[in-house]
Amino acid sequence: MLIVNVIGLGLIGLIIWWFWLYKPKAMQIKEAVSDNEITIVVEDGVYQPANISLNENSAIRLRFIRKDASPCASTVLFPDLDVSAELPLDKPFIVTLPTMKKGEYSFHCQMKMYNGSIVVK
Ligand SMILES: [Cu+2]
Repeated sequence: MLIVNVIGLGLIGLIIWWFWLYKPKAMQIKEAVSDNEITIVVEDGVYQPANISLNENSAIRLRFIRKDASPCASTVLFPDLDVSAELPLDKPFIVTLPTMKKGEYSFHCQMKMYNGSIVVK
């Protein structure tokens, strides 16, 4: 009789743990990136995210992940900053930008089909 009760309590405990205490691993993972690194996915004609804001005089690294195989997506240009990069397919590529003054800096692919902007405040 005692054993049955122990098993019963164990089951209740297990149910409580399962429904209230257990959190799937996927929800516990936090992106291990510093504040000044932003990941941008290049896919389906848009940069995600396309609009980035940051504070004046802070350096930023953009981690591009290009998932679009078309040649159109391969180049990213920052005309105001004199920076350009060739993005490999499906591999992260980090573009380090110089510190910027207040203003808006656009970036785009060679044919301007992909468009994004960095707003420095
Ligand atoms: Cu393009």
